[in-house]
Amino acid sequence: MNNFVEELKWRGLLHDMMPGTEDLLNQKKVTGYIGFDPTADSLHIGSLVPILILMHFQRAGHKPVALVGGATGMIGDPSGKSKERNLLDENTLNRNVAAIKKQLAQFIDFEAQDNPAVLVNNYDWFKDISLIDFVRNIGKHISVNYMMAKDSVKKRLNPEHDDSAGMSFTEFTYQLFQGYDFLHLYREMDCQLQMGGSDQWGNMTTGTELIRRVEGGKAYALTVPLITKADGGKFGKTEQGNVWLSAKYTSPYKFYQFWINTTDEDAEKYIKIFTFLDKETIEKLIVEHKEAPHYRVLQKKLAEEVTRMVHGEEALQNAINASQILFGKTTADALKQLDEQTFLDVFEGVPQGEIDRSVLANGIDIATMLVESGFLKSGNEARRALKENSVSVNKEKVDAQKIVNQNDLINDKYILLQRGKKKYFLVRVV
Ligand code: 629
Repeated sequence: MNNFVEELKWRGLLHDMMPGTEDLLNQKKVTGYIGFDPTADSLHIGSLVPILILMHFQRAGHKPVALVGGATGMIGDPSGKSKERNLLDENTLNRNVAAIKKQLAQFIDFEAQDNPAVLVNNYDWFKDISLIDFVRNIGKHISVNYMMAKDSVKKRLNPEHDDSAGMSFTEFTYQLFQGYDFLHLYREMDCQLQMGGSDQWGNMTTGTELIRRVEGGKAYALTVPLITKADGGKFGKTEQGNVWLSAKYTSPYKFYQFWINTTDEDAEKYIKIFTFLDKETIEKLIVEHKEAPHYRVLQKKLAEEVTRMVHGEEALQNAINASQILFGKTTADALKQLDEQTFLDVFEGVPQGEIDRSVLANGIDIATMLVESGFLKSGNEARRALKENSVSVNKEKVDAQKIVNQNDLINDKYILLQRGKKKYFLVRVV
């Protein structure tokens, strides 16, 4: 059994823990859990940290429990949120629960010999508890005073707070639900530890408090830092929004690009957090990176490791190939091998035009194509460009003799025109 807490520490993954947590973890195999509410039908890279924690936990010989909040997702956690949340309807929630379960299963091992992971859904125990029972048996042990002292509540009750709507009773009760989960798992599977992001501390300690009051038992909490960017921006967002773990929302190419685009400073931090590379390997990489930062070895290694973990080897290789298209050399064949989504992602932001499919049937000469598509302004400009030998179709240089036809189609829909090194134009065939 290796040391879980030591591992988290050197990776910069430990924020806080209750006294005695480290001793407990060093003494025996511990069952510990992290909860995920089904607020979307995919997890995003923010959830990658708690997933990695469960993976480290399992690798250290402990027993991880992943909880999907089928019930808590119906309530809405106020932690870290400045506004009341909208409730999701039941159909959406059910779909999200199923999708998140599937994603979690991709990362943690449910078949391990000694300490297989377990997946639970808190709807399974909440659905049978009556309101009267809950209020009598659980609510009686936690004072409103105690609940109001939590950051997540205090912030929203503060009259200075920008959301004058305050907080609904619904969200106020959230900590009791999460607290009860911990009590339930403590009773049912001797789960003594809850982990999560630092925003979860308040909810976790309601749980340990409940366990103490109801069972006279001792349970522990451990938090990981919320990931930040050196420039103060929000981690895990791009201009297009969240970076998702599902390829449906963020293509593996975009996912790879997200990591490639991290700053030197962030890459040094993230490679410890988001990969399983050992300390020695990472230290070597950092030295190598500092000697020649322009090679971006840290970013490349980071992007490679995380993309492989989330999307697999084949998707990683595709992403690497696609990443070389705008910069390095590439062939028409390589372009044609890209799936449509990746192709569009690679050329996102590139100006586009349309031509009619019928003109391809007999072929169209390149000079006409350059103008008709809207890429170049006039026949003169097109002829000049061709004379200068600066025009490419699908990344291959062409001369004025070139006839563009159906054989040039990428994904049966696109033709990539280019003038010089950097000026691209995407023709959609309609
Ligand atoms: C029932 C529900 C539990 C225990 C936890 C929960 C979910 C928890 C929550 N978590 C965040 C989420 O679901 O809202 N109340 O989006 C999210 N979590 C991972 C990390 C987090 C946290 O899934 O803990 O800090 C993000 O890094 O915000 O019995």
